[in-house]
Amino acid sequence: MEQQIVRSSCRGCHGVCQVMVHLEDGRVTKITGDPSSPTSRGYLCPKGAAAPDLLYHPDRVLYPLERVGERGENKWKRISWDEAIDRMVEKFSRVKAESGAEYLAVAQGTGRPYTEFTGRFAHAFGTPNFVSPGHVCYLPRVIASSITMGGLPVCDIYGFGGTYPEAIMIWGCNITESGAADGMCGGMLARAIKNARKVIVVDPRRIKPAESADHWLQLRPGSEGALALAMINVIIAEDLVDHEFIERYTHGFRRLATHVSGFTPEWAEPITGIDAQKIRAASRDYASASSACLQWGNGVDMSVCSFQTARSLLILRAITGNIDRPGGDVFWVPPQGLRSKSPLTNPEQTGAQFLTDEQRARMIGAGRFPFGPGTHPPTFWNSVVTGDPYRVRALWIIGSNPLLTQTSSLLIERALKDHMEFTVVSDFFLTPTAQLADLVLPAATWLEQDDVVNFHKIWCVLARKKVAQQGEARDDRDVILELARRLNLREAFPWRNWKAYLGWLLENTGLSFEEFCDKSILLGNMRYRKYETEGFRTPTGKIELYSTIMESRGAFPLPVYRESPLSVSIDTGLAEKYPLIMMSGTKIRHFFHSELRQMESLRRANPDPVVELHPQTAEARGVRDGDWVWVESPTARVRMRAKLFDGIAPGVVNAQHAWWFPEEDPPEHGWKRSSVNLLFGNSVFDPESGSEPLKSYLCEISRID
Ligand SMILES: Nc1nc2c(c(=O)[nH]1)N[C@H]1C(S)=C(S)[C@@H](COP(=O)(O)OP(=O)(O)OC[C@H]3O[C@@H](n4cnc5c(=O)[nH]c(N)nc54)[C@H](O)[C@@H]3O)O[C@H]1N2
Ligand SMILES: Nc1nc2c(c(=O)[nH]1)N[C@H]1C(S)=C(S)[C@@H](COP(=O)(O)OP(=O)(O)OC[C@H]3O[C@@H](n4cnc5c(=O)[nH]c(N)nc54)[C@H](O)[C@@H]3O)O[C@H]1N2
Ligand code: SF4
Ligand SMILES: [Mo]
Repeated sequence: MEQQIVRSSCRGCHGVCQVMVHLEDGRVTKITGDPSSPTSRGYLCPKGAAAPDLLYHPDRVLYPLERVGERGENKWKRISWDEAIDRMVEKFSRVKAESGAEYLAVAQGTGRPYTEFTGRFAHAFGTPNFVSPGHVCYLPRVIASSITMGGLPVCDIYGFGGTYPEAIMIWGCNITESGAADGMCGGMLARAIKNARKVIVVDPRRIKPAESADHWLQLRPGSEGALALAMINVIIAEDLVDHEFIERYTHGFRRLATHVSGFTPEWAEPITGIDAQKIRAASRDYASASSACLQWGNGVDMSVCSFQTARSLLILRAITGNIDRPGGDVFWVPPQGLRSKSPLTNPEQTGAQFLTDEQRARMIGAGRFPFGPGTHPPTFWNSVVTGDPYRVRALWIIGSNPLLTQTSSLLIERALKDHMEFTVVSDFFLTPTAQLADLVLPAATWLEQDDVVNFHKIWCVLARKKVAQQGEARDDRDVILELARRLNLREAFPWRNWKAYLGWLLENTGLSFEEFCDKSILLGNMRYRKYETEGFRTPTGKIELYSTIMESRGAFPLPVYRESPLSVSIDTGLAEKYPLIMMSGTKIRHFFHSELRQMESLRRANPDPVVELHPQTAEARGVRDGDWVWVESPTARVRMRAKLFDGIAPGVVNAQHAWWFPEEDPPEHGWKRSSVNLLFGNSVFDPESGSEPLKSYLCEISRID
């Protein structure tokens, strides 16, 4: 038997874990962590370990499939890649000629390898309708960062500068449990927490780091905007700010100080449920540390105040001078010579430059949310059903399962089933969403891809090497390249093929792809305090505590707090019937959103959809641990299994999201039984970013007899 070990990098999530892929006679048998990796130091989570099960899973779609029966009948015919691409070229071209390019929409899921080409393809084709979950994920923080300080600050936890943060504040982020997010490795965060002198956790749930934290601020879900303002208030009122940094590098401090003077901890106490003295103590520890970083997460993104909260948290970092200094929140320096393909650092990569102003103005929902990323999904799905302002005719969904991961699921089902003329889905499996497609394309997993991995906000670029090939599964980006060629989008996609593109990325490093793989990682030369010579990429050249861009677009230039109209604290009459606050979508350690339910090794650890509730909440409803319960909102009800947990407040529940049952019959696979996204309506949004209150809704729970 021939054994082989190939160094690679995992893409089971947006993580940055370097791994060893073990092969026996060419078959992948095992994944292990790479102890020599500076980004992950041997870390591996259960999803990464299960990659071979995903690769070889018998249910995978391995050939292009064309629908032959009625939509949703689960009748398919295998066709060739040539035929599949022909169908797409023919249909997309016809839609463009007859109706206009905007009648094609491209929808993607979370940040995955395809991200570097999906938006670019849409825009090069001429459609502004590029739909992604970015409005509830990461992008409110990214856009707020960009307008406030010209880039996204990330926690300096890797120790490249020789310093670990003295204080760490973890705010709505649970990666030590889930594995990784946004290029930050949970294992590395756990190490940094161990090294920190002060740890502050802001989370409604007692997450692992909260157990040993110096401060755990157990706030009411959705109220973090008020907490952030109160912390700014304390730090300014107690003069814990970094005067020199503020004076030289920020804009609008005096106006900020006046603005927040009323947002005292006493003001925030009834809103957040946190004792004012606790807010003071945590603020002091954060501000007086010699270096502090703020590891934020998806808890910040999902509220009607997400954009303003992100702004407040950027301001907290700035007034304490924790920007771009060792152990603070820093801007990465990429490896020299490498061309960046990350749409986040290289705006050209999004291909937005290929759209004319006229095309841009045709985006569904254009102008609705001044700081929203791309086409707003709920607005988009609504337009497909109502035809207002127009009805998109063709849709390419790449790596997303919107029936389970977006709100108003039944509306999406109707849109796909009854209104869309032609839907293509690229996926690994025939998911409930793929079941409503006309054409399904088999996507390659990360083990089946060659890649230069530089999507993330870290100082390095990782190598990924193709080690397997199942059926005719194909890298999404290779498919996009071929389609672009056939549609004559040569300006945006000049590369002959995928390998040529990788070579182009590496061209100025002097390395071939093979040489790059031998190195397995390229590191940038980190430099701190770059603002001393470069300033900040904002209109004033400084960090804009007072945002001139928000002012010019009619938004509040200084951060404010707003409550969701569907909050239990607002008297709409709803709270009587639905008195519990529902958090949803705390990321599950063994799954990735709707993925991996078919992996036995992972499913065993979490066989059923779980809703966590406090023992008192359970007792008041006659619910015991392990009972099946209804979780009901004003919109719908779903079945979940109760799990008692005293780490959340009474009155708050935490429901897992994106559940379906691949083992049950197609086309629905039981998705309408337990997917919490059925519970959300689609009318309550953050007016700036379009975000939705997925972590602070309302519900009631009752035992199923
Ligand atoms: N209630 C609630 N809803 C939420 C959230 C929440 O917290 N609460 N979280 C939200 C967030 S943060 C996000 S990012 C979204 C995620 O939303 P989605 O990205 O739609 O979620 P997934 O379930 O991961 O769906 C991805 C699909 O793509 C397939 N896939 C995986 N990798 C690839 C690939 O490389 N290529 C292709 N072609 N297919 C691939 C998978 O098999 C899966 O069917 O969900 C959001 N929905
Ligand atoms: N295993 C696994 N890993 C994943 C994913 C997955 O599905 N599974 N998904 C990936 C994706 S797309 C994303 S976006 C990231 C997200 O990863 P994270 O950024 O860690 O986000 P979540 O897990 O959604 O929630 C983080 C924490 O926010 C808390 N929280 C809930 N409501 C509030 C609130 O109102 N305020 C505050 N301050 N906190 C709140 C929750 O209790 C939870 O502990 O994870 C990525 N990694
Ligand atoms: S955290 Fe993400 S990148 Fe790391 S091993 Fe797990 S799935 Fe892979
Ligand atoms: Mo996400």
